[in-house]
Amino acid sequence: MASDKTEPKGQSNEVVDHTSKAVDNASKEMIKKARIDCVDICYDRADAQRNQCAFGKSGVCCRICHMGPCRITPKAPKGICGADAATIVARNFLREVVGGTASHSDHGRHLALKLRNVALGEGNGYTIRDEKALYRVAKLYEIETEGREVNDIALDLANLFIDEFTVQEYPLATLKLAPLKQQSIWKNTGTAPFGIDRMCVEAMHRTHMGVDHDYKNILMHAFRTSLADGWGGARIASMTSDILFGTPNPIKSEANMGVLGANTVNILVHGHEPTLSEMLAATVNDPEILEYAKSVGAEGVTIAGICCTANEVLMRHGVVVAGNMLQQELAIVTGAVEMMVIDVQCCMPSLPEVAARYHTEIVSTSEIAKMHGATHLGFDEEHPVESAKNIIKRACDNYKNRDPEKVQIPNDKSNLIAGFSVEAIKYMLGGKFRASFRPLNDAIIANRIFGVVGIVGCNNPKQTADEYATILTKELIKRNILVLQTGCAAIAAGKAGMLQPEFGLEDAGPGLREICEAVGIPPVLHLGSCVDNSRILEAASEIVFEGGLGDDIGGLPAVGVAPEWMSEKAIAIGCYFVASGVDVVLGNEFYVSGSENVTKFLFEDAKEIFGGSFHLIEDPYEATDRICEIINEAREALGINKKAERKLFDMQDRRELDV
Ligand code: SF4
Ligand code: MSK
Repeated sequence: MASDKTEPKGQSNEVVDHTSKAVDNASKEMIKKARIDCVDICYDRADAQRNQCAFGKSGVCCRICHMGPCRITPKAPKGICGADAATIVARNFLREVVGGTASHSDHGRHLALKLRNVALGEGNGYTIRDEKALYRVAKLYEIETEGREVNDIALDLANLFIDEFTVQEYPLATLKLAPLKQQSIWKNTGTAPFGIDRMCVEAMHRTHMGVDHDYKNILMHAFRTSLADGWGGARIASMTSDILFGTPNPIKSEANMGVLGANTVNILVHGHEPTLSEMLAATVNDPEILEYAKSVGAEGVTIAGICCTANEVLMRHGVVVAGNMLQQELAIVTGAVEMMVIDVQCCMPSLPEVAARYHTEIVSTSEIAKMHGATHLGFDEEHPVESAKNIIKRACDNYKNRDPEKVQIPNDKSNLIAGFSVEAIKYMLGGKFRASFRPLNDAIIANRIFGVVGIVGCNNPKQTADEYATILTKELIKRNILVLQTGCAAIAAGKAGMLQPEFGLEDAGPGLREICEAVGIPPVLHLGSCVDNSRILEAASEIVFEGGLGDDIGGLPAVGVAPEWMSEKAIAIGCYFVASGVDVVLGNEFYVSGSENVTKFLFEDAKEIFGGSFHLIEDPYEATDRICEIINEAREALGINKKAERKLFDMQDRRELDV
């Protein structure tokens, strides 16, 4: 029997070539190097895990109580307590949504608490960098700003955000940022979430043995919980980050492992939370640091990002991106990384083992995210600048241990433009004095832009990394569809050169190209990290508010896609898009096939309830066709395929809503 004492084997016995598991040359090169260096990476472990449990994959394994575990089969259609497949599958699904919601929301909570500290004068180096963002957000929540001190406004806002986690008997205040029709649907279906923490706690209660056994009731709570993420925790995280660190604006940078410096101290920042990485980005150009780097024989310090910490510092500082989710091990395999600083989410526990083959030090910084084999340097939030400098100097001290024999940095890197916050998009579209979504709405109505698609989410070793996301992006823009991206999908686009205006000139359909040329934007817009999927909802709301395209997000010619998703956060994101009326295409499966009822509810019935549902389409070309059909149906319903009169949302419509 395996135990937790099992030692790493090093190279797997079976030699399999995994270079076909990635589309970009830098990844292929490092996959080969890992083999030569005898380093096990995720593809080797995926081979060892290849016979994945059929019960787990279909969602019918229940270990919620210790009468079990129970597994549903034709011969044993009920668990010991009598729970059937639908109950078990729905409970497992809800618990996954809780995992995703909790992760985004805890990230948002940390930032809200940081904002409160800053407002109380206890920011210790953190400040309100974007007062305009503070005023903008305060106005959304009807917080008085006239004649008040900035810190007083910030304190009111921070307290309101913190209350969003604990409010017991009222819907989240943040739901008011959605179009009225969405609010009405949530109220009428009982899915308007109360406090974020309460939704998660209630979900765990409802899925305890012997509580909620009605799969529909359980799944409706999954949607309700996810709304507490998308319209709660994640939205709070994005808004607070903008206030503390600045609202992103278009900024140039580069992506892929070629960004690592041959003669600089290389530090990778990996995870999700921007608090420490912001400080590292802010201090890395300090003359004291440069001098220190020179004293160890390096030309300077390169900070590069992995996953969504990358997206956070890319959007605000133009910090270069080393890679996305499945490149976290490969970046270390370059042999040129002095330190990888990890915070929370998506950091593989394998990192210290991979790092041990080179000189790389893995440094964990969050008290809630420690890793066996990593050095834990708790980030001193009371002295963040000193803490950041100490971390960088420690990496410099490790430069002397770099073994030139083991260094191989791929040449590949691509130019990109990132930083398209909703504010920035409005500005690009309308200019400083008339910033608005009007030009975009008009382009959609005139069919120069056929529709809008959000491509979000991760990589998954079950698929070829970045393949689905990049094929789909290319196919969509050919069909005049504007693509918004976040997370690791956005990094995939950056590596493939799709986040630059030139890409639009060469590959976009004529209508989309015309708009991109006129406005000066790429046809693929990078909106940020995984919590920034809330920015896609914000953009969709702005399109509705602008008028001419119906009165709800569900009626827009828009679709969400999670092509290579793997995390619970992606499930929560998918659910809050569907519950906001958006059809969501998945490139790989949910673990729900063990219940036809649950599958039908998520993939069909949700459409009737919310206006959107899930679609499982494993081929990107097929997905393109289906997405175009969905968009076309929405255009037909809006009457804009026939160039019909615009449907404006008037007072009569508003009165008909029960909000
Ligand atoms: Fe089995 Fe029911 Fe316990 Fe689940 S809750 S493990 S189905 S007895
Ligand atoms: S990092 S959740 S792999 S997008 Fe946000 Fe990437 Fe997915 Fe993590």
